[in-house]
Formats: sequence, C-alpha cells, structure tokens
Amino acid sequence: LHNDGLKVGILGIPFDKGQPRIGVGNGPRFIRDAGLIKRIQSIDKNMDIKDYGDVSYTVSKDVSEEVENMREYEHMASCCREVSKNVAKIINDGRICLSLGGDHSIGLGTVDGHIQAKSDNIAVLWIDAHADLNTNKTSATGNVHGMPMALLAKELSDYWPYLPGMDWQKPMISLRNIAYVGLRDVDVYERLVIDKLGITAFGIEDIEKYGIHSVINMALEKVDPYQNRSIHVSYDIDSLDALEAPSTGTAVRGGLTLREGIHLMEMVANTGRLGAIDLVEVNPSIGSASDVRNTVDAAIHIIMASLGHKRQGLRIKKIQEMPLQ
Ligand code: 5AB
Ligand code: MN
Ligand code: MN
Ligand code: MN
Repeated sequence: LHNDGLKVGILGIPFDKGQPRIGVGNGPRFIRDAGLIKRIQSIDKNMDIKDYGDVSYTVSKDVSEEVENMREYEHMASCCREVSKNVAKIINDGRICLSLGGDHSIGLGTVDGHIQAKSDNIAVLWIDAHADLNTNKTSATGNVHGMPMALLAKELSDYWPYLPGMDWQKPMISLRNIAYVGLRDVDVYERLVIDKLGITAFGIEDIEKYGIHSVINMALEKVDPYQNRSIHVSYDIDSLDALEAPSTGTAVRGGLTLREGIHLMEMVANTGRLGAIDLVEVNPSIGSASDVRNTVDAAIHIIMASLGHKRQGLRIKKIQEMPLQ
C-alpha cells in the first residue's frame, strides 16, 4: 500500500480574528467531532496518528502596537508565532502536519513553520477562490485572512511597513515556489502583483480549459521541478463551489467540485512528498445544519484524499489471499 507507514500530526488552530465573522474558530472542533481520526485511521490501520491538540497564545507586549489597516494584527502575529513553532515541531517529529483552521491568516504560521523545519526547501499549493495577497496598503477590508501570502512573499517584503513582533517570521518564501489553484475572486492589486511578478496562478477558467489533472501537473512542475521539495497544501474550503461547501465566510459560486478537490489531493498524495496541509475557513455558524454537515464532510474527504484514501478501494495484492472463492 502506497502510504504504508505514514505518520500524521494533527494541530487545531481555533483562530477567528483574521476576519469579522464568528464561528470559524469552531472549525477544528466540528471537524474532529465528525470522526476525523477514525476516518483517517480507516485508510490504513497502521497509520500513526497523533493529535497535538489546539494551539493557544497570549498577545505578547512587544506586539501590542497597532498596524494601520490590519484588524486584530497583534492577535494574528502572536497566534501565528505559536503556530509556526508547533508546525515545525510536528514536522521535525517526522509527521505530516495537518492544521485545522481557523481562518486563513494562520497560513502565515503554518507555512513559516514548514519553512523552518525544511530549511526553505518547500513548495506551496494555495488552493483558494482568493489570492490572499493583499498588503495593508491594498486591502479594501483590513481583514488579515486576505494577507498571508503577501506576508510570506520575499518579493513583497519592501511593500510592508515595519511590523512589530513579526521578527520571528523569517526566512520567507519566494513566489516562484508557490502556485494558486481555484482563483475566481481576485482584487485589482492582487491581479497586478500576480501578473507583474509572474506568479503561477490557475484560475477556475484554466481548470475549465485544461482539467484539474493537467492543472495540478503543471502547478507541480512549476513549484517542484526537481521533485525534491516538501509540499505544503494550504486548502481554503472556499475553493470549493459554494454549493459543495456553503459554511464558509467568503463563499464564491462557480468553484471546484468536491471531485476536483479530492482528485487534486490524491495527486499530491501520490507524489509521496506531502509535508503539511492546512484545512481552513470552515465556519459552522454559517448556514443550516445540513450546510454545516456537508462542508465539514467535504473537508474530511479532502483530508482523507491527501493521506492516501483511494476511491477505487484497496487493491489486494495476492489473489490467493481473497476470502471470497
Ligand atoms: B480568504 C478579500 N480579498 O482581502 C480581502 O477566505 C477577501 O482566506 C479575502 O481567502 C478572503 O478581504 C480571504 C476581499
Ligand atoms: Mn484563503
Ligand atoms: Mn478564500
Ligand atoms: Mn474565505
């Protein structure tokens, strides 16, 4: 079995201050309560799964300054510092780190932790309806869940003011090593940056044109050309169509089907180089009870695909071992 011996570490990040809606902080609890560990274990009974619990943080004094047009900045900076430490530890324990959000601002901490653990040799797939590439100068909302990519990008570091309490957040990633998949709601300045800097970005129309399979092959070829990098998938549940995953704060119609979401994760699993996954922006306070069930269930399907679940069923190697004859 391909993923035999996989080791996984689960980290809950109940952070909701990167955006204005309550509820997204309950994502980790809802995903766990829907049987996450049992369902992952069903992929392979030998899989070694450890739940590291939830990240907690306190706002440290050196981060108490406000930064213009970044709501709750001091919380985001303080939380992400803890997230980064925890993710680095889990990866250094030899495990694939599965981070459960929380809003997407935590991607700053998870990617940073992955970079720390793998000394820079990582590739990022940012699966999202949005580019999350705003700085505090370009953001129309001031919501920091729309900014993590801009904070992570080496090429954009000159566009930020000094950020108090963010000194831990180094080194950063080059935009050459990131690819977007699923974009369909991109702000004007984000588009400008994507085009100017030539960021690998597959919008929903590219998926229409080439199909998800080719898109992921192209994305991986760009960000991991020598097939030697540790892959980070930052999966925003709003990449899925709003009908598939309605319980999320910034839902956009016309998105990925769950089939496409699962297939892309199967492809990443098949590389054998998945290092970390974030599953973010599930908000159980949005929508009806069945909306919440569908959204949480979609999240679990995505996670299971990334950890080696096969929709075709397990293939038994030796026909003699089959009990039905
Ligand atoms: B998400 C918007 N671009 O900056 C902004 O859900 C939306 O993590 C950001 O992708 C969406 O506020 C952030 C309008
Ligand atoms: Mn996002
Ligand atoms: Mn999004
Ligand atoms: Mn969102």
